[in-house]
Amino acid sequence: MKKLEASGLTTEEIIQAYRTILLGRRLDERLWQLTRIGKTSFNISGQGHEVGQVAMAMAFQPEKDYFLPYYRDMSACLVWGMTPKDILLGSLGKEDDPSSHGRQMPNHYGSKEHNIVSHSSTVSTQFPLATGVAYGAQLKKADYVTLTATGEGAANQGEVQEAMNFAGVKKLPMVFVIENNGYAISVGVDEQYANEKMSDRGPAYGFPGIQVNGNDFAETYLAFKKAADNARSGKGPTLIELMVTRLTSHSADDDHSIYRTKEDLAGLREKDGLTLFEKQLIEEGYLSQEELKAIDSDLRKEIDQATEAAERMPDPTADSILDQVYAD
Ligand SMILES: Cc1ncc(C[n+]2csc(CCOP(=O)(O)OP(=O)(O)O)c2C)c(N)n1
Ligand SMILES: [Mg+2]
Repeated sequence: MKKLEASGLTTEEIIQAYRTILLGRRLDERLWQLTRIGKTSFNISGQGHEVGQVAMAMAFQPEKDYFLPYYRDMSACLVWGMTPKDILLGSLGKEDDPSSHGRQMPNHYGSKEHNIVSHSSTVSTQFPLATGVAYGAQLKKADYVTLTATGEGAANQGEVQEAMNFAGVKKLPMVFVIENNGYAISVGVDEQYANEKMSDRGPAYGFPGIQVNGNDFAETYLAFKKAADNARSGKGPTLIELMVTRLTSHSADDDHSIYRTKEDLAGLREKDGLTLFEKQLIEEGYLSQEELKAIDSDLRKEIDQATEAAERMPDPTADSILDQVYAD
């Protein structure tokens, strides 16, 4: 059997997944361009996380499930319903930005319409919030599942342990994700944690912990499907450690060639999930090289149009600075 077929997804769904993965990559490249020419202030990039994120998000029901992302989760937010224009409005700090009406930093994704809860720049504070959202589902007997994500460095924050402990005690309907890209800014994993796998922490709190290869679409989708099904059917939380690659510097404000070895940097392209997924799609007969190119060209046009449309939108006015910041 073809490996992708084992996901149980249809050919159309797999091709749609590829479109979203490539959209995430091309849109992020646009955000870097806008940052470098001074049109936006900042970018922090999910390049190398896209395959894992799209496979993860597709295992949920975005029309009712809640997502509390972290700053690299743009591709997952695209699956959850945000559009390229929404992302660009946030990056450009426009009044119509659904994440914060231009009040937050770029890459702090949120959308009330799509059940995406915006997060703080203080890393991992979304974990206890997500536990609260999941506890709400249990108290209200509502049928939604809550997904939250952070990085492997930020997963060592105290509140992450508190959130997972409470979720284990109450058997909450939720899935915790640690996107492990091997670095917390310039700090490698050897200096971050002493346990063998971050996923080992799930059993410490009384629920399963699974490590998955985030460059393997089918493996990732199936692991998240099982975790989401377990959460929805009252079996409690799961921790998934998603092994991914950080292809770029930490953010637009640093240069990883200063702290990564030459060998590490030289090997990055071979660990790029996008290239590996394209190879698999061709080998397993889903798409030809020409079809991949045609999708790319469509997406580039879509992003150009979204950029023009977002740039034309109004900036927030100075007299409205406190609107959207405090509740009435
Ligand atoms: C509480 C807190 N400490 C430090 C920072 C600065 N900071 C922002 S991102 C980051 C590294 C996070 O690394 P990791 O969790 O591995 O996520 P990645 O960026 O690799 O996806 C740090 C230290 C912060 N925002 N909040
Ligand atoms: Mg990291």
